[in-house]
Parts: sequence; C-alpha cells; structure tokens
Amino acid sequence: MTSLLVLTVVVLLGIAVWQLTKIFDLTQIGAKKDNSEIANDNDNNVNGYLMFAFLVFIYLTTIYCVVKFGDLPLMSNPASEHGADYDNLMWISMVLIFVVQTITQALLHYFAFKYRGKQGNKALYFADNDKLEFIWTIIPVIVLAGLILYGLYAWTNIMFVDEEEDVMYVELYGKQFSWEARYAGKDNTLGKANVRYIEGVNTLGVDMSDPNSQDDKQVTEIHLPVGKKVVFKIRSQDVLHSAYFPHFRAQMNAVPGMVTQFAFTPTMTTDQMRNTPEMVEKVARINKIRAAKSQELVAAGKTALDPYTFDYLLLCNKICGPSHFNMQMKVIVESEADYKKWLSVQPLLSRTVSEAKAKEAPATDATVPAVKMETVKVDTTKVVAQVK
Ligand SMILES: [Cu+2]
Repeated sequence: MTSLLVLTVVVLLGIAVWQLTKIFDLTQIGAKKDNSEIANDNDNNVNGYLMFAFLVFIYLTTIYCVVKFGDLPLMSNPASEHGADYDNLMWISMVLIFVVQTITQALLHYFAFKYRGKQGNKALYFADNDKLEFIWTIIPVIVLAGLILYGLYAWTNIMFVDEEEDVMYVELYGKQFSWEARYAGKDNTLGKANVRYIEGVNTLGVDMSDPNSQDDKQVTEIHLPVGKKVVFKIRSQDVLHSAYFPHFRAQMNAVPGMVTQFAFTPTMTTDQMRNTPEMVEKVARINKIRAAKSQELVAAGKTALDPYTFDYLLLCNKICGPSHFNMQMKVIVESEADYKKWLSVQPLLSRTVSEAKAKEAPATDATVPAVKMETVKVDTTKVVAQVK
C-alpha cells in the first residue's frame, strides 16, 4: 500500500514538472533565442566542463569512502593459516582495480573534454589500428591471466586436505534460522545423518543405529584448538545457506541434499585476537556508540545495552529468509588443553536421545496424557510469544 502511494506521488510529481516546463516554454514565445535542437559551441563547452566536474565528483566520493569506511573491511590479522594468502590476493586485486580505474576514468573524461564538439569540426574517419588494439588487448590478458592463475593456485592450496594429516571433523548444520554443530567424538568419524531421522531432540537427523554416531556430541557453540586443522562437513536442512567465518577467511555453501566441506587451521586464539591493537580499537569504538545509545535508552526508561566483547562468529552469508541476519554461532579458539576440557563435559548425543526417549516412554501410560497435553500447550504459547 505504501509503495502504491509513493508510486502515485512520483507519477503526479512527474506530470507536474512536465506541465511546468510547458508553461515555461509558452512564456518564452516571442523572445529572441536559439531554439535549435543542435548543440552549439556553448552547449559543447558546458558539457565538456561538466565531464571534469563529474571526474572530480567520483574522485572525491572515492577518497571520502576510503577515509570514512576504509577500516571496515577485514583485510588484516587473518586468524587462519591460509588467511594471509587470501588477504594477499584481495590486496593485489584491490590495488590493481584502484590504479586502473583512477587512470582510465581520468583519460575517459579528459578525452571527452578535449574532443568536445566545435562548430565546423569534421569527424575523422578512422577504421582501425592494429598496434593500438594489440596493446589494449594484451595488457588486460596478461594481468587477468596472472590474477586468475594466482587465484587458482591459492584456491587449490586452501581446499587441499591431506587425509593422512591429523585433522578433526566438525559438522555444521544450517537451517532457518540457526546453526547447529556436531563433533565427531573419540573415533573422529561423524555418524551418518539424514533429514528423515530428525525427531525430537535429534534435530540434526543423526542415524543413531550407526556405530560412528555413538560418541558424537551435539554442541551449541564451536570450540577449536589453536593450530589444529579442522575439517567442517557442512549440510543444510532446508534452503541454501553459507557457512561464513569472516575472521578465518572461510566460506562454503550449505546445500540441501549434499555435504560440502571447508577446512582451515586457526592460528590465533580468541584472547590473542581480542588483544590485537586493531581489535582493541574497534571494540572501544563500538562500545562508545553503544554507550551513547544506552544513554538514550535509559532516558526512555529502557534497559541499557551490554558492552560488546569480541568473539569469532560463524555467520550465514546467503540471504536465506527473514531472520537470516540473526543466524550465527559463537566460535572460541583456545589452547588444546582448554578445548579438551570443554569437549569432555559436552553430553553425548546418543545419551541425550536415549534419555529423551526414556522420558517420553511413560506418555503411553493411560494416566499421564492429560499432563502431557498441558505441557505441550504451555510450550506453544511460549514459542508464539517469542516469535512475536
Ligand atoms: Cu542462512
């Protein structure tokens, strides 16, 4: 409805401007004026200088964006082994694009000014120039081929996983709108899973009859030991998602019906990353904004915001639905000892599933159903309230 109103207003404004120009034209009748549709020298000069004005505008906009937003892209302190290679490729591409666009834009606008129309000028017929065409073809070919080859080399290196190597396996399961994760347990092998096995607490659809599933652990946050290669096996329950770890320079699509994979070695613990000068500065800046916002909130009688602390995150990088923005899971990189301690207290999925089944079992007893139905009712209202 709002868009229809906006559209109507835009159309009416258009008609108003059109009518105004007609009135203006009528007022000009009788005045001595060049009414020719052909551009004269004055028109050409104005357009020539406007070309320069536009060049200045795009340069100023570029400089403004670099100064204002230049610190936003993650282009330093990668937290994974392959991250430096990735950043390097990104830097080379960005510098190349920047230099080439600065020069070509200047030339484009300068020539548009220099060869602007002049009364009496005749266009020169110019069929082709093999030398020129060769130069402007071969330079991009060499540069692009270099970039592509370097990119392919980096990609092959990043995606290569040596099966002999000591790696650990973690499963990531994307669904609208959250991530779930599963550790392979002592046997370092993830049990089979399929969407058809999803039932009750078994939200990952793990095949509980598979011996490899018995020691698997489902977790609510990801812990990774520093310096150890992790192979993520990525699945999706519903639509396309994308497992995205920006600080580790890692991203892979989660595709329904297939298992994709991405592996990386974390090189910086969460604490180390928190203490890098860039991160300290960034967190301080965010907290300054949050403090100002908190003041407003408190003044309006609302609760103040908690101060922000940095944590690595697993995000979704495919716009997968209305709550896509909130699809995230905390990632903690720590020492091997801390990681082992954390993992040892995580419950076995097989135990969680059998305990849940044992709890459900009395429901078949004729005396219980009334109570059970009540519980279900309460849960539903809670969910509805949360959604609202
Ligand atoms: Cu998603």
